[in-house]
Amino acid sequence: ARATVYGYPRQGPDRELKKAVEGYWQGRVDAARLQDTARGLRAAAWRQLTSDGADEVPTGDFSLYDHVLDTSVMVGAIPARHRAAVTADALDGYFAMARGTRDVAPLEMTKWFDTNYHYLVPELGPDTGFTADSAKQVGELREALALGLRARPVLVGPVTYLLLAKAAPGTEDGFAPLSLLDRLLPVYEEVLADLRAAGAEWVQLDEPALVQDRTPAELAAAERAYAYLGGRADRPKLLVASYFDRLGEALPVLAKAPVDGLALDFTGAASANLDALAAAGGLPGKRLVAGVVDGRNIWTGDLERALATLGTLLGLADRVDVSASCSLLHVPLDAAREKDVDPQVLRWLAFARQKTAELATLAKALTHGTDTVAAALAANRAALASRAASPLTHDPAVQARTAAVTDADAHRAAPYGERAAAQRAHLALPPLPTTTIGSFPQTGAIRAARADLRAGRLDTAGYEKRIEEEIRQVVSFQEEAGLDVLVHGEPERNDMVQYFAERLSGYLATRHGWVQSYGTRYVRPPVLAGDVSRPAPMTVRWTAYAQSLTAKPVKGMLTGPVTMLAWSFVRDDQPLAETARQVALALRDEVRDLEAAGTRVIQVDEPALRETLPLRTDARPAYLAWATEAFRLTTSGVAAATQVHTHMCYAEFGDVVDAIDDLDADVISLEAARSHMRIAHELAAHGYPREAGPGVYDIHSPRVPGADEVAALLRTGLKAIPPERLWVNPDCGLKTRGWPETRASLEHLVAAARTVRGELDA
Ligand code: THG
Ligand code: ZN
Repeated sequence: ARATVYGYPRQGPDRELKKAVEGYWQGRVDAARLQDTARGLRAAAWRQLTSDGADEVPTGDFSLYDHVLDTSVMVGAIPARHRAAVTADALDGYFAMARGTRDVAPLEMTKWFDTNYHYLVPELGPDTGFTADSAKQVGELREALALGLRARPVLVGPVTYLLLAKAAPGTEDGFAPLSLLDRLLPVYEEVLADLRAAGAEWVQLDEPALVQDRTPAELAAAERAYAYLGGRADRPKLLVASYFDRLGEALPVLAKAPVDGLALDFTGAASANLDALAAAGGLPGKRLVAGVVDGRNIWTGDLERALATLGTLLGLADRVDVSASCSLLHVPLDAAREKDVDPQVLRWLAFARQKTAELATLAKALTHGTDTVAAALAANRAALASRAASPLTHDPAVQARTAAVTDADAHRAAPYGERAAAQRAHLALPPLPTTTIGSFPQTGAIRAARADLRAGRLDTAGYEKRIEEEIRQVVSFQEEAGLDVLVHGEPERNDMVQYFAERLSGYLATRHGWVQSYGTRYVRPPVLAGDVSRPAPMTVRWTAYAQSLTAKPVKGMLTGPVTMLAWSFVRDDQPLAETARQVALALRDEVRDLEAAGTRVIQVDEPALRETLPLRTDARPAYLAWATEAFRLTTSGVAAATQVHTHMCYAEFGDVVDAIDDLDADVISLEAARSHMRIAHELAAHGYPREAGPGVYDIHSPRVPGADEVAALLRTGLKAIPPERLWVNPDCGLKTRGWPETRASLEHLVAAARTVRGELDA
């Protein structure tokens, strides 16, 4: 058996790729040097994979920005508005598609399945013509072959590519990109032939879109695609890969297709593939690449369990190789670099390098027998046992508390009508009350102060004085601007998840655990390692300080439990619902302490509620049940007069509008500036009974909206939501904005609210 992976972290050990690409954008690095750096990083990654024990390395998974964008280039799907830039210079054109230019908008970006990676959405129309450009794929294959490695090109498959695409702007309604399949297949055929000619024995085509619910027509398209590609004479061996969930109805389709192998996920919910594969009669005469090591978590895997799975699979295919469940793109590079992590905990962690070593152990066990890897298996068993028994993992007090949670704990004591009346009396706000989402511009000075604190150039007292000074300025600006519900501006926070993770027990931070979020942007997700509790208040002092400066209500700001999980690496040894409950109870204490300190309005943000929806619809009700319960557990411990707000980003709310209702928040603010208040009408159509603030200022752009424009949006909003329930706010936090446009936009927002309030009296 061989050990292989489908993809590897691209950035290099110290994010060298980010530095090179951003350097190129700034004109500090020329194209030749950028390509040299990229080539060097690829070679280093392949060498590392090989020395860690991989027998076959992936090629073509590398990207200067995004592999779906690379696929658009490979098939010649360049939107009309980017064509001039691409013709003038391929590299600059590529980045123009990714980031836009002064003159043209970039491609839209969206989440890659249920990971935290974001890809650039192909834009296709009925007139899109495809042409093959195999240069990148062929070039990278040649590089790996030149190093003497066994290499397997990895491509986004044609069905997934089309299913991830959207109709180009201006395309007539009802156009489905999948209708272009017959036009696209000859282009894939050509690329496959080029790869074969360049020396590829196997080529992998990734079809993760087939793990989602698919219509019979979509399954038929998959069948047609692989009948076509499999039927070509001049082709390499084809390995069709799926990951992130079970294949379901698509499994028999792919098992019967005239391709040479399948790569399947056998971890978590996808382990249903095991029985389904047996039921489909296995893969006689074919190669099976078995994803038995979780490619998305950071935990040392259970090798004996993986061996048991592999043992079953040996009877179901001609040949079984071993892989991670998905590309290792979604995990950091090397746990061994985490010098601050307790060595006892370190052996529980497996990043890309450690996962590769696990795969090598499994492959060797299959080939030469478990005796040949006895020491590695013993070390694995010991690591798992130490984690399972560790007091760092288990806190009886936390477990007793979650076990004692009652249904009443997860519901406000008073119904909404009573709360609304109590809040009206307590807060005395005008109709169309104005507020912001929480953060104000994070200036260079604030970031410098934080860096100084970390480096020891500034002591805690000095740092806190700087933060207080910033809060004073933010509060006095909001008073002058005439906002109704103020915020402290969050100058003390780096990232909305990291800040809380650093203050909660049970969480672990990494120093080098970077994972690509999109393009050159990376996150270092904290690790939920043990039972969660809150040793001390986390935000109260800053909110209380801001409140001491003004008579207007200051809103307390917290990150909700679902987002705390979604943007962290989660535990694999207990249900997510249990971890969510623990985080919720810790946050509930913070909510209560804020209230006790005199905070009358408390916002709990859940930007990730929608984006964490399971891929398969049958798993969604259970997810939404625990997710909304965790939110209510966080927010239900307060008096009727305390107003609970929530905030969500991103525009697609259709599928979660019931869940939004279930949160039972008194006020919700949502992104809507770019969708012209559509969300206000969606909420109204759904009979949403509480208060809402559809954003009237698009903070994702430096553009300052005029007061007239904001007033017009409010008038549209008022057609759906009455004035006592309609809030006026930007559509997201202001952290990434500059002060000049923030100042002007908020002044316009207040002026618009006043104008429209005047029209109400008339
Ligand atoms: N916080 C966390 N996860 C997230 C988001 C977040 N995941 C989803 C979404 N938001 C991703 N968006 C971004 C936006 C900006 C950056 C990363 C992800 C970013 N990163 C810096 C960089 O790469 O230079 C590094 C930031 C740092 O130093 O920590 O700018 O808001 N947790
Ligand atoms: Zn937002």
